[in-house]
Amino acid sequence: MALQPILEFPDPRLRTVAKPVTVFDDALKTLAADMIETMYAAEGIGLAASQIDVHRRVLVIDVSEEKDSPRVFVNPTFEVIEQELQDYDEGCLSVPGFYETVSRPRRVLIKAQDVDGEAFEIEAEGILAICIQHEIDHLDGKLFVDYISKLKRDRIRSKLEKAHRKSA
Ligand code: GNR
Ligand code: NI
Repeated sequence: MALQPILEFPDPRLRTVAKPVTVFDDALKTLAADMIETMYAAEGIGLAASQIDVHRRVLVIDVSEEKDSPRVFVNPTFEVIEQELQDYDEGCLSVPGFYETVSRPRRVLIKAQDVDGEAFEIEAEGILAICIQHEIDHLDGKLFVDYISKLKRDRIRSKLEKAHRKSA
C-alpha cells in the first residue's frame, strides 16, 4: 500500500456499508498509516477507509492548524450530546470542487477504538464534530450530497461524470 487513489462520486463503491474491524494486526496499522498519508497528500482534514475502497470501519482525522496531529478512529460511533445543529459548508475529497451547507448536531460523544483495539471516548464540537460525523457517514455508504436537493446532487453528478469521461 502507501498513497491510495480516492474514489469519486457517483462511484457505487462509495455506497458500501463498511464492516467492523475485529483483528488489530499490522495490516490495520499499515491501513491507518496509508490513510493518513493519503489524507495529507489530498489536503483533507479527514478520510474514511471507504474512500480508498477498503470497506472496514476505520477513519483518520487531523483538524489541527499545523497538520501534525493525526488521529485514528476504529469502529467509531457517536451519540448526540446537544440537539442544537450547526451549519457548515462541507466539501469532500470524493466530491472534488463542490461545497454545500449541511446541518449536523453541534456536540457529540465519540466512542471508538485505537489501532491496538483500546477503547476511548472523546467529546467533540465544532469542525471536529462535523468531520467525524461526515466520516462515519462514509462508513455507512453516505455522502454529504445526500443531504442537499436532488436537483443540486444531480447537477454535481453530471459535472463529475463529465470530468471523469474527459480524464479517462
Ligand atoms: O477535507 C475535508 N474537508 C471537510 C470540510 C467540511 C466538512 C467535512 C470535510 S471532510 C473533507 C475530507 C473528506 O472528504 N473526508 O471524507
Ligand atoms: Ni468525505
